[in-house]
Amino acid sequence: MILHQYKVVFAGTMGAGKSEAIKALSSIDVVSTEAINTDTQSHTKMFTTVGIDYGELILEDGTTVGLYGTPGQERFDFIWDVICKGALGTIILIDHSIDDPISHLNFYIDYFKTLADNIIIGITHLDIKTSNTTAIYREWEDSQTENRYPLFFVDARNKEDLLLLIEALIVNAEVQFAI
Ligand SMILES: Nc1nc2c(ncn2[C@@H]2O[C@H](COP(=O)(O)OP(=O)(O)OP(=O)(O)O)[C@@H](O)[C@H]2O)c(=O)[nH]1
Ligand SMILES: [Mg+2]
Repeated sequence: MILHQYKVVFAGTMGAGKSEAIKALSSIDVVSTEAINTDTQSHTKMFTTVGIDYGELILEDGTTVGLYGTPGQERFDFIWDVICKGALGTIILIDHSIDDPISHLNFYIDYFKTLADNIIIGITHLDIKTSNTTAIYREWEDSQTENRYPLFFVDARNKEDLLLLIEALIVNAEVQFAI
């Protein structure tokens, strides 16, 4: 058996569930850098990530996956560049219940595709009441001409949903880079 060590980055909107996803997946105690949220205009939640979250997931075949969480706030984008070095790819989480999730999705895709072009999208908070419909994602997918990034509807508190994103990212890397 060959043991691998993969690095997976979680990015996306403030409050989308990046820190929660790492907590749900990690088999070690998560190192988190959450601080009191002073940017209540962007999100009303109490805590927000201001550095790097780190956890580790061990897959059934023994593969170790390092899980790296980025801060959602754009003022920390210098950390995004640092975290993505040597990553297998990025999982972009978007909170469906925010105002105009598609413009946020475009923003994160445009930024992170320049760092690593292996991207999987997870749309979260589908259980929250909002006027946004899920049809906007099908329309968005249809409008993509260059690269078609796989998109899933997930709950960042649900380990099975998250494992689907990790698997998709690994399979994509296998296809793209023949790892
Ligand atoms: N209702 C609902 N809550 C969710 C879902 N996914 C995550 N959450 C919750 O959303 C809240 C915010 O999640 P965090 O993990 O702190 O978000 P984050 O992406 O790390 O946010 P920043 O670090 O501020 O960028 C937590 O209370 C999660 O439990 C979902 O699909 N539905
Ligand atoms: Mg966080």
